Amino acid sequence: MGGGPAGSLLAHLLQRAGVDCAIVELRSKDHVLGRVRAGVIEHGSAERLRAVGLGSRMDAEGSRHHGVNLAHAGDMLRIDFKGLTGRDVMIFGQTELQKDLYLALEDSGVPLIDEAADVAVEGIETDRPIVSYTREGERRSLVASIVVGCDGGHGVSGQLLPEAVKTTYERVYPFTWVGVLSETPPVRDELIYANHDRGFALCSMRNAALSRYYVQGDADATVDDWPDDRFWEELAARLPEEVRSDLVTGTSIEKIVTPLRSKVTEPMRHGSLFLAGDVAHLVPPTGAKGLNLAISDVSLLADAIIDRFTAGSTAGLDEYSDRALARVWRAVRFSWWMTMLMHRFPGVADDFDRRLQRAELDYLFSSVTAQRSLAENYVGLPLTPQGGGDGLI
Ligand code: FAS
Ligand code: PHB
Repeated sequence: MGGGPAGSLLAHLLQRAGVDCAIVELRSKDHVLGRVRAGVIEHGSAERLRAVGLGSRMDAEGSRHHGVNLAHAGDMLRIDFKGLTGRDVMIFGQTELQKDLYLALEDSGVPLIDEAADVAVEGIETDRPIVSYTREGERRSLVASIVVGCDGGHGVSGQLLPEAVKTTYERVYPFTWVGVLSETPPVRDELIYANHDRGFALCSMRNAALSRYYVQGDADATVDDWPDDRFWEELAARLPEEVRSDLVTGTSIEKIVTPLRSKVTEPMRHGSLFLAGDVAHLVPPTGAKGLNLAISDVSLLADAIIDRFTAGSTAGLDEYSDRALARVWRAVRFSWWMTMLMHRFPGVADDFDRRLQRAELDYLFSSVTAQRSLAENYVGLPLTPQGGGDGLI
């Protein structure tokens, strides 16, 4: 269920291994392909995409980033991924990855049933679950062995978990991100995360002629509250002087306001239903983890499903939820930590909180150990976290 990055990558992985699958997607293909979302692909995610034939355009049109910058109190600190971890990240828009995924599915003939309304699932406590949906006015159904809920943050598959077995953890942040896409050259060739008294700002990009910027907005902000002039004025005000003077503004070609939440639904499996991606966990985009968690969930789940249908082993399926959640919670922690570090909490944080935040930033700016911790989380932790060691594979 769901033809976003989680569902389409899972189908691609299963198809490559000869496991029959189909995608039931609520929206049209064009709608899915039109969504502008994530931009950062972790080191491990990029390696996994390359290994399954999805890396050539990413490597040709994306850009390899060896660090990011943190701005605070007029100073800038570069976190040197390469020097601290030997790894890097790729900047390649989720929209572009989605295009490659849909092309791969088209080539391999995986049925992508889009514009499927009223999707319902029954029999998840049997080994013959049934997915029903309405398309072009006709009610149809698919009999499966396994159903994977990849229906995203507004999806319904998580609701199929019986209340008696389900636990939901949630933290809602008292602000939003206002995001703009503009056909302007990025202000720097690496990302800048800025903590400022006026609020958080992020300078990112899609390529040398397409910039992606975000500023922290009120919890109830709407796109109408943020005309371009106000957006550029606020963004510039939150950047260090040395950067502000280089900012090239322009007309926004896309503008969104996205709320920020941390949310985890446990377990990520019940009977023949498995959950993967945003439907199981949401993270504030501060740590650039949402898309990457979707990729790691389906990497784990695909191996388990393939083992089940080729070697007859259910061990991977039985371990999936615990193994996926171990990594999910480390990404949830890092995304929460980056969000607490970089944002203003008006009306919530008191003077003590603000001094703590400053102390944390001062420590980060002065400690290579602290910088290495941020770097290893940002470039991506191992697919299945091991205890001890340097935590990297
Ligand atoms: P998705 O939401 O991408 O896909 C779920 C799919 O399921 C959708 O196509 C939906 O139409 C479909 N669906 C919904 N209900 C269904 C049903 N009942 N039956 C069938 N299909 C159904 N992450 C980052 O790392 N960085 C970012 O900057 C960033 N920005 C974001 C901005 C926005 C506005 C949003 C919403 C998310 C953002 N994310 C970001 C997170 C995002 O990239 C997700 O992590 C990623 O899309 C997760 O992929 P999926 O789990 O496939 O969910
Ligand atoms: C983006 O480019 O959209 C982006 C980059 C880093 C983030 C969030 C979003 O943490």
